[in-house]
Amino acid sequence: MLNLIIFGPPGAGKGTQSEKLIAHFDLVHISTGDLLRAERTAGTELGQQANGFISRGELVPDEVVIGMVRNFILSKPEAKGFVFDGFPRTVTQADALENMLLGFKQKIGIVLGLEVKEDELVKRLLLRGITSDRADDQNEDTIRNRFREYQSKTLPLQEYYSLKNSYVGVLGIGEVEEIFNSLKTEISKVWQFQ
Ligand code: B4P
Repeated sequence: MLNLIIFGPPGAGKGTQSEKLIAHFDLVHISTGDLLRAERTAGTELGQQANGFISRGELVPDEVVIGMVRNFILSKPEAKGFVFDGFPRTVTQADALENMLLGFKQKIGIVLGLEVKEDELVKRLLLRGITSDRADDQNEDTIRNRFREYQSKTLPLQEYYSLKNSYVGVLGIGEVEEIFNSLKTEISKVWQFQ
C-alpha cells in the first residue's frame, strides 16, 4: 500500500499534483480542504463550524479535521493507498495520522514537499480567486494570514518528517507535468510499482 503526503504552503499545487498522482498510482485522494468545503456546501454543522475559520484564513481545529479524516479512511476499505493533500497541517494532526495508520498496520511512505516562494503563491491564489468561488482566495489579507498559519503551525512538520527520514522537497515552480515527473522520480526511489 502506498500512502503519501503532499505537503506545502497554500497554493503550492498540492491539489493540482494530487489529481495526477491518484490517477497514475490508482490511489484515493483525501483533501481536507475539499472535504471541509463539501461539508459547508451541504450545510452540515461541521461545515458551518469550519466556514468561519476558512474565511479568516485560519486552520480549522484539529479535532474536527482528525475526526473527518478518520471517517473518510474507514469509508474506503478497498483503497490501495491514499494521497493526503493538506493533511496533516499540525503536529497534533501528524501524530493522529500516524496512530490511525498504525491501527491498519500501515504507515506513510513518503512526504513530498512542494517548495514555492510566497510572492508566487500570492499571485497564483489571487488569480484563482478571480475564477473560482473560493472567498479565501479573493482577499490578500486572508491569503497572508494563511501563510502566517502555515509558517507557525504547518512548517514545523517539515522537520518532523525530516527526522523520520520521510520528507523530500521538490521545486514546485515550472510546468505542472515537469513537477509531476519530479514527484514520480522521488516516489520510485521508495516504492516499486507494477
Ligand atoms: P486547501 O483546500 O488545502 O487549499 P490550498 O492549500 O490553498 O491549496 P493547494 O496547495 O491545494 O493549491 P492548488 O493545487 O489548488 O485549504 C483551504 C483551507 O481549508 C485552509 O486555509 C484551512 O482553513 C482549511 N483546512 C484544510 N485542511 C486543513 C487541515 N488539515 N487542518 C486545518 N484546516 C484545514 O493550486 C493553487 C493554484 O495554483 C491553482 O489555481 C492552480 O491552478 C495553480 N497552480 C498549481 N500548480 C501550478 C504551477 N506549477 N504553476 C502555476 N500555477 C499553478
